[in-house]
Amino acid sequence: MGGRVLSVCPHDCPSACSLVVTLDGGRIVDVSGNPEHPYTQGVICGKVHDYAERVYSPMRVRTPLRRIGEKGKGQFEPITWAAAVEEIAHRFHRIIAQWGGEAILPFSYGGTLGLLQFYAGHPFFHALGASQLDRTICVSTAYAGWRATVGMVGGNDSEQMVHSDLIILWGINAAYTHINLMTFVKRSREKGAYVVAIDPYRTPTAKQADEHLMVRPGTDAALALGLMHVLIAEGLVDQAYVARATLGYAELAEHVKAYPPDRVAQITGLPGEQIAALARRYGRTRASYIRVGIGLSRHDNGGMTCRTLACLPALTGAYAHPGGGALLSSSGSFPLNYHALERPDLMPRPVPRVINMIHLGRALTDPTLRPPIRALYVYNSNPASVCPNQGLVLKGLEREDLFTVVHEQMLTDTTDYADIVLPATTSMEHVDLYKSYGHLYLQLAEPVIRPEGEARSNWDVIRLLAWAMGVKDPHFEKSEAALIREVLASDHPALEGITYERLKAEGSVRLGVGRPYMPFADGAPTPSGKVELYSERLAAQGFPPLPTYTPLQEGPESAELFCRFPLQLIVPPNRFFLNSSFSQSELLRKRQKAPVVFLNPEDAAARGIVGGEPVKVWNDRGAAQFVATLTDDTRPGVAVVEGIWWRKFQPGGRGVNVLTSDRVADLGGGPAFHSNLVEISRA
Ligand SMILES: Nc1nc2c(c(=O)[nH]1)N[C@H]1C(S)=C(S)[C@@H](COP(=O)(O)OP(=O)(O)OC[C@H]3O[C@@H](n4cnc5c(=O)[nH]c(N)nc54)[C@H](O)[C@@H]3O)O[C@H]1N2
Ligand SMILES: Nc1nc2c(c(=O)[nH]1)N[C@H]1C(S)=C(S)[C@@H](COP(=O)(O)OP(=O)(O)OC[C@H]3O[C@@H](n4cnc5c(=O)[nH]c(N)nc54)[C@H](O)[C@@H]3O)O[C@H]1N2
Ligand SMILES: [Mo]
Repeated sequence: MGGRVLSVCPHDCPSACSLVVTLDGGRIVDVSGNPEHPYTQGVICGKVHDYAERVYSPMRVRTPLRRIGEKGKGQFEPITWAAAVEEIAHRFHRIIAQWGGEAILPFSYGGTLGLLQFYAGHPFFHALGASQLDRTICVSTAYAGWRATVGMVGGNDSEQMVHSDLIILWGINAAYTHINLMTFVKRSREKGAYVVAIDPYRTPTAKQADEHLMVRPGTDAALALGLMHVLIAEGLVDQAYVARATLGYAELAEHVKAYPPDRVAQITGLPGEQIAALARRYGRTRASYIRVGIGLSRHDNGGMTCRTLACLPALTGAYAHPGGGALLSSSGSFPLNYHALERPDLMPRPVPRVINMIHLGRALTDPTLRPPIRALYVYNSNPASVCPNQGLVLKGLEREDLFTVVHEQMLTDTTDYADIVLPATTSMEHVDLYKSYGHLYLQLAEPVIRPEGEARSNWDVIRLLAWAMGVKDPHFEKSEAALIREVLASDHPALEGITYERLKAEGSVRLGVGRPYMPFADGAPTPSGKVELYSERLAAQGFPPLPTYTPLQEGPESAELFCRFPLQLIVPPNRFFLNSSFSQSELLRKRQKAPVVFLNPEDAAARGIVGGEPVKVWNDRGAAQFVATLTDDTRPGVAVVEGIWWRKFQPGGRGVNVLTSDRVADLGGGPAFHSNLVEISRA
């Protein structure tokens, strides 16, 4: 194989880039962005540009492995696929016989967003009667909040931003986490658009904006209510849109009287004039586009915050303007046949219990859990690094009576605890179908190289295991092409004419949703058919029916805790890793330099901390070591740790998630990764 071929970036990122892969002698020599793709436009991130380094990494798992050392040490001997599959089937059978299917827990998330590989395990573990995993770690809270207002996980197309006069990047560090969005932001700004970033620290995205609001963490709902207060008080509301497309305006107008800018200033730490000025600017601009990141949802009050933000474009009518509106994620705009992938019908009745993935540590260590978890099957995820409350997760993974299988591309923090490690293919070595949570294109990528070593795809391995365990359903005999055809056959008009053959020929096809795409121009798919400023559904679940600001459970208002741990810590992504993926790369670790904590010079001085020296960051959950970087890019009282370094590359062997809590946020069961109180001292 030689020449240039198309592929798709599989990583958990809204860009879902179209890639051009250059091959020489059957090996990848270069990866670049596809210049022909309307969203990628030839731009990709540094991580994926060096993808050959990942595919051929010395950290890759190339054969099945069996543990020969202590759990956590990562010492293995190679074994054959036949031996590995036989051992897994044997252990699973024994566990099911003694404890029942629920004693097995599959654990997976976003290693690849390719739909076949993402959902590969669902039908198999359903058929075994295994515990169900609630996959909440990323978007559940944000999506639950967004849906409460507009009924679906979607919004105006980001490509339309080129027609915007005002862009608000709210809790999204797109310069790191979604660089292709910045292509449209920059183009719009060149045409005169005013760009605002709202983030607790001055991110690279904030540095490219015209204005930055350095909001206190977890107070965005108050900020949005303050904006609404001014919009309504000063008559900047689009009454025609409100009348035709919303529900509950009168109640909302009464409710936001309690949020004048001076009160909101005290809550958010922003000047009242800045709040009022932004409200006026927003109120006078119909072509105003709000791009909401998932970041601000990772708080105790994050669901309600996302719900509140989704109300703003309904007050100004921006949802109905081609350059206006808002977007949190485009995921719900893809009307695929997910049933064919998930196969919930294969579950026994009554259906097995559900375990929230952010409670992995609790589930593995809870002595009262019946049946206990006796087997853990991990794929597409690195829970030892990415889960909150790392201390408890590692304690669970250390259990001698837990049989752990990890299907992985790399020798991660989690494989260190495995009894059996299975080698996984990369997206360059298997076929898959990709949607996106940032744009509206469906893409297909076929393998461009042969699998490294003995690597197999998730779909292949699950079929092997199903066969070995005698799980007989026609699902496990389907070819990948047959499954992709089924997934596309949902009979939804947005998928009309999008076939497997067409995707094979064109690589990428835009959903048939029209342009401009304004799903809430005249209402929204909520129970009332309107954008719900007032939500009966939330009220019925015991939540406030109107958008509401509630202080953080773990924040400055937590008096006792705040005395001992007076710094708020947020833990957003860094530039060169993707969650914990790419931490294996020596090249990218060098670019990322070290696990670092950003600290305001005032906070550092109060603790005698000098920039560049190692510091200990701790709270009641644990402690980890970072290098202090002193900067007024963050405000006094707020510390920032970007990215997830594998614990084995972090001095002291503990990563950032030893500090984060497994507390569940207000809606959707997701984590409050950014609601942490800590103290910092010289190491
Ligand atoms: N380079 C890189 N890219 C990535 C990832 C990565 O790890 N590295 N991760 C990928 C994944 S899985 C996801 S889900 C997306 C996430 O990408 P985004 O949607 O951008 O969300 P986050 O990066 O979690 O957070 C974005 C910003 O929210 C800010 N933030 C935290 N708390 C608050 C708050 O209370 N209010 C406000 N206004 N802002 C707050 C953080 O400081 C951060 O700058 O990115 C994807 N892309
Ligand atoms: N402190 C802190 N913690 C966080 C976050 C944060 O911002 N800060 N972000 C959170 C978010 S948004 C998310 S989405 C989660 C992400 O958590 P995870 O989904 O666990 O993400 P990754 O760390 O990227 O780990 C994915 C693993 O899957 C493997 N993999 C990739 N492709 C395949 C495949 O085809 N088959 C198999 N078997 N394996 C594959 C990769 O090698 C990698 O080790 O982390 C969360 N944790
Ligand atoms: Mo995520």
